[in-house]
Amino acid sequence: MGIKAVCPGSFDPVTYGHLDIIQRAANVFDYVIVAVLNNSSKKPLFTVEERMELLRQVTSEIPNVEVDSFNGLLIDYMKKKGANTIVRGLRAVSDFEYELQVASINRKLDDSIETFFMMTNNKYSYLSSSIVKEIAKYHASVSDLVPPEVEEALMRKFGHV
Ligand code: COD
Repeated sequence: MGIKAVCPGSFDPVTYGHLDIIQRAANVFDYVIVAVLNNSSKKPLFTVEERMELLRQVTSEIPNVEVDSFNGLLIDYMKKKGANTIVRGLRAVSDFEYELQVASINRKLDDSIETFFMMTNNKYSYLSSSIVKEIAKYHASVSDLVPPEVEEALMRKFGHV
């Protein structure tokens, strides 16, 4: 059966930083579910279906990865999927405080949940979906930051093609 891990997030849209963490998780755990949050208070640029479709395209070569979405609490979703392992990426010390808080809340809600943190590749330590959207909005190239499918989707979204 092996260990089923969940990589949760907004993925609005997926970047090379996310992909780095997903690939690392897939190398370590038997099965990885990339779970896109569907009810965020943030106003997303891409719909949940668009975000899932992009994730599916860019993870199609990784056989033990599945893309899904969830509503509500992450731990409830994990119970439904029979998973108790969360994987989160850490880019810098600034991520740590928030991540510690979320991991502690999740553990308080369900003591069987374990959160694993992976350090991103240094070259993606400054990268976030917000930065990518900001750059793409002004029609500058994001080809070093996101896979080609995602760059295309961004350019369409901002009406540059
Ligand atoms: N390098 C490495 N990792 C990265 C990079 C990068 N450049 N960029 C992002 N990541 C990692 C993040 O650390 C994260 O692990 C993952 O990729 C996804 O990132 P985001 O930004 O898309 O996701 P978030 O932070 O918006 O996701 C937050 C959740 C959706 C997980 C959280 O809000 C949640 O669980 N919500 C559900 C409600 C709930 O259960 N609440 C209780 C706990 S607060």
